[in-house]
This record gives sequence, structure tokens and C-alpha cells, in this order.
Amino acid sequence: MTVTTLNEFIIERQADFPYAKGELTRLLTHIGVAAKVVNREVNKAGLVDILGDAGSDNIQGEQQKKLDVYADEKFIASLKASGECCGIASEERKKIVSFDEEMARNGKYIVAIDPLDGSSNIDVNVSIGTIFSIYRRISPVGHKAGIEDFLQKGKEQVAAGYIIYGSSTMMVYTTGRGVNGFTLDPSIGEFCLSHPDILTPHSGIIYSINEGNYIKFPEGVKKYIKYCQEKDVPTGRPFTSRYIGSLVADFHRNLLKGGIFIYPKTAGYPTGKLRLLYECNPMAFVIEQAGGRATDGRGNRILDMKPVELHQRSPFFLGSRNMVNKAEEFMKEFGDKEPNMDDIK
Ligand code: P6P
Repeated sequence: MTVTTLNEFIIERQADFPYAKGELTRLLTHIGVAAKVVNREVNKAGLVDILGDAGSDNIQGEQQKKLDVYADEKFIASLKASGECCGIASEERKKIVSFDEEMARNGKYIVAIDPLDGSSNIDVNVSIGTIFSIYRRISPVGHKAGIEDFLQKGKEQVAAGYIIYGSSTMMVYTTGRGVNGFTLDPSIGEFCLSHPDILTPHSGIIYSINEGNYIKFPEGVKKYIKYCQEKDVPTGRPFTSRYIGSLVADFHRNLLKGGIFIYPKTAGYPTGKLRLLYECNPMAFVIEQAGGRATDGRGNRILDMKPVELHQRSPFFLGSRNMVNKAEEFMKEFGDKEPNMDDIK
């Protein structure tokens, strides 16, 4: 069986983009390189802790960094080196990073990224991930990237995807022509096409939500959870609750098996917890390309939302289209207003 590496695939698919001169190809390739570098550190995180306390110098004499800070630095360095990216919005940084160097200033793309999402799960060996979202810049080439480049609607994305550092390391992405998954083969150090043309089932039996927040949920969410717990599915079993607390891991499982992920408005997070630019939008692009849906629970498509702030949050309902539709029916019928904390105490 012939193996198709990520780089071969990207170049093959470059033909899909008339007039493409390889810029997006180079950008995606550099994301793949950074993913391999971060993967190496993520995989030995536990070992490093044994070998040296966090905060001490590691064997290269570098100041021991938190892994998400490390991932942030590696992805930013690799994207800058690509010469195709003029600026970055990162979960790790309050403001955008606009590159000064001339080569980078001439880059046609900007990237929004969560370098290591779910990093609190690292020390308990739970899968974590990198999430990325790529846009064409709207500011003039040759100038520094500006905030307006980053406040574009999600439907303007030219590419988006994630890397999941789990039992194997995978990169899953879309450029608007379907979704493809690549598994890292450590023996050759290449991401190899393992999941071509991913489509998510229109229905599933998995619902993913942090039920620890139950009393803080809108009534419509509470009723949907009860529906999942009581509704018999063809197999005669109620739905299955699966929640890892790591978005990339929960999303990836539901993408492949079918399911719904919900992080609604809660009394604690009245605008939702997940960030629009580098969590909701990229995952929404992927799920829609795989045949699913992504909304705010009130029928508003995530990709149509106009961001006004770099790190703004959004309620997030995403997954199999029939399940998102059903959850929205409950939100409509029973209300989507989150209780306020005083009512709960
Ligand atoms: P909670 C991780 O911190 C994260 O940003 C996502 O990866 C994950 O889906 C969510 O938060 C989990 O949040 O409130 O359920 O712990």
C-alpha cells in the first residue's frame, strides 16, 4: 500500500487552488513541522518532570518552560519562518503578534492558534491538542498585520484543523474541500494519510458536556440531557455520555463516531467558555466540511459570527447535524437563558 505523506498530499491538492503559488502549501507544511517538534516534547513531558523539576534548566540548559508556552513559541517561530504568515493571534498572548521582518510582512496569511489546548490534562496523561485557523490577510501586503485581519468571520477561513497528541499523534485539517486525517509515523517522522475524506455520521449516541455544571445550565440544556438519558436508541440503549475535558480529544472522537459536544452559556460563563477565534471557528469549519453543524445553540451558525474581540467566547453546540438540530429544539422550547449565580446559591 503506498503511503501518502502530509507534504505530498498538500502539494497534490494545491492544484485545487487555481493561481495558488504554494504559499498555503508552505504554511501548512510549517504547521506540520511545528507539530512534530511539540509532539516530541509532549510525549516526554512526564519524563522531563522526573528528570528535572519544572522551573529548573533542562538538559539543553534552557529554562524549563510550561509546555503550552513552549508550544506557543515553537508554532510562532515555525509560522514566521514560513514567510507566508504576517501575524498570529494566540491563546497564550493577550495581543496579536505582527511580524516586523520584511519577508513575513509580505506574507498573505494570518493564523489564529491555541498552541496547546487542554494543557491542564498533560500531567494526568490525557490527550491534548493544537488548534489552528488560517485566513487571508485583509490589510495591505508589505505592512504589519492589524487587528482587522483577525476579526474576520469564521466563514472566511481558508484552512483550519488540529493536531491531537494522543495514543497516536494525528493532524486533521480542511481547506474547504473535505476533511483529511494524517497519523504521525514516528519511524519515518512523517504524517501519513490515514483518514481520507472524513465524514461525521448525521446521528450518533454520544453526548459530551460537563454535567458537573448541570445546575448552571439553561433549562433547554437540562431538558436535552434528560432526553439523552431517557431516549431509547435503535439498540435499545440510551445515549452514552463521554467527556474528557480536552476539546480536541472530545471533538476528534465525536467526529469519527458521531456525537454532539456542548459547552453552553452557564451561570459561570454567561457567554460560553470556548474562544471563538481559535477553538470554535476552526472546529466549526472542520465539522461543517465533514457534514455536521456548529452553532451557538440558538440557530446562529458559528462561522457567520462577526468577532469583535480577539479572545471573545461563544456558546458552542457542535457535531452530528441531527443531534445539534434536536438540542436546538430543546433550547427553543425550554429556553436558552442561563440561570444567574444568585438563583443557584
Ligand atoms: P471544563 C480545556 O481547558 C478547555 O479549554 C477545552 O479544551 C475543554 O473542552 C474545556 O476547556 C473544558 O472545560 O469547564 O469542562 O473543564
